[in-house]
Amino acid sequence: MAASSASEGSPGSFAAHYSAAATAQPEQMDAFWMPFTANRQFKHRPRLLASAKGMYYRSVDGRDILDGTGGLWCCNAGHGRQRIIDAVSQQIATMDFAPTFQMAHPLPFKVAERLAAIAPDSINHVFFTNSGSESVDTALKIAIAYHRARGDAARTRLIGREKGYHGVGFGGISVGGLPNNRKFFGALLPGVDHLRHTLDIPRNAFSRGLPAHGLELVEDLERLVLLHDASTIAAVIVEPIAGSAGVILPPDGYLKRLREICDKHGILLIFDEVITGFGRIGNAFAAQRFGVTPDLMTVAKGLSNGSIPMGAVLASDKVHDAFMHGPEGVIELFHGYTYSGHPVACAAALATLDIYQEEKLFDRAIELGQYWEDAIHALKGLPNVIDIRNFGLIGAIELSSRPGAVGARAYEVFTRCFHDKDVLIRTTGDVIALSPPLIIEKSHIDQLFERIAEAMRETA
Ligand code: PXG
Repeated sequence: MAASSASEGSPGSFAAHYSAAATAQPEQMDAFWMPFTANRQFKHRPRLLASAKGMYYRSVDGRDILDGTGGLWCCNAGHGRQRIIDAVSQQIATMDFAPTFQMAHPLPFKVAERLAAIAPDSINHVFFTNSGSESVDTALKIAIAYHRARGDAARTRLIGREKGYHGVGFGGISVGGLPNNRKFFGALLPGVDHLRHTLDIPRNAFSRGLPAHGLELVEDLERLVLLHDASTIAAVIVEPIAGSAGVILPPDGYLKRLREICDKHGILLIFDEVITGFGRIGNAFAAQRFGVTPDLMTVAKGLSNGSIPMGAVLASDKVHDAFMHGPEGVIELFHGYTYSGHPVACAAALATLDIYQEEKLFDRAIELGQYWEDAIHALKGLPNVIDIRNFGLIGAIELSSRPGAVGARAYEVFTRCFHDKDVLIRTTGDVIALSPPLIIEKSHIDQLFERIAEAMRETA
């Protein structure tokens, strides 16, 4: 590829080179191997976004697209927030990068303090990463190293859950439970087992909020303890609400009981809050909304409002303090990323956390929860709908699958929504998943479901 000569002195060509508004031509699309995308199908009829503000994207052909997905569960404060733009612009002009290995700069200390302040009481320490996947692999490593630091080195086993999604690192796909994310990639990590998932449509279809049936599934952990012995198990990792699998809610009481069983057997509990964090279901984290405090929490996405890649692992005093002994000159945890605590990401996070606080966005999912619930459940009875699930500002509409073509029906609703109804939804299998920015207003909720309903009616 020839180097482009976007000249710093010429604003016209600068915009043309660097802006998303410059439309990619189909013949230029081959080089970008797109993630989690049917590349050939996409490139035949692309869906390209050019700009974003508030609740809307603008497509390259100039349509305002209502964002029902917060980008990809990340833009909780809505798009194009001036405070984040300013913080990021100033920081990158002041100091573009600084190392955090045996060096530092003030910003990650500030962000960590802010996160500790909004996390559950016993969670006061923060390790920075750049994504949810890195957060998950970091948390799993911390869990194993924690037991070893305490002289309990046989505790290496990790327990995940069927249908769980914990990103795409080898740790994350090993504890994860989505077959397509696992089966192509070899033997994965050894010493991993899984709880059963909690999706039970026959018993729980159209539940509003948490489902009533399925609490007994948590006793799977006792079964795995009997099989492996607690002395070999380091940690259990679950999403408080599973997102990527199509929104699977914990049965009432499930997470509390999971905490009790972990405590009984000295097993660490990790909540993967990559999508449930930062107000998605009300309160800062699902931990608080459900009144269950894990030992470790993984976050990303909403931490920087999606603006600059950033993730973190939040650790309890108990976990952190177990590492802080021995000679002072010894590195306590041999782990980290070049970009851990990146100054520009930190600036984005600080501005984001300020917006969340000033606009009280962690209250939104509770204030709007009932309206959201009523609006989504009004879609019951539309063609092919077999279940509707909701909690906080998360929603899912599950469609029956066409014979031999899982996902085809929802994909058609998705493309119809984008091209004809000017609304962005997300689908996984035949589930339509919704997670709008928390700045959403009732009028947007009405619009969102009206347009989705139209697209569903037009889809056989
Ligand atoms: N854990 C959870 C619970 C997630 O939802 C990750 C880890 C990985 O994060 P990164 O930043 O490495 O992608 C995620 C990511 C979807 C969807 O539509 C969800 C995610 C990513 C892409 C799509 O459900 N979650």
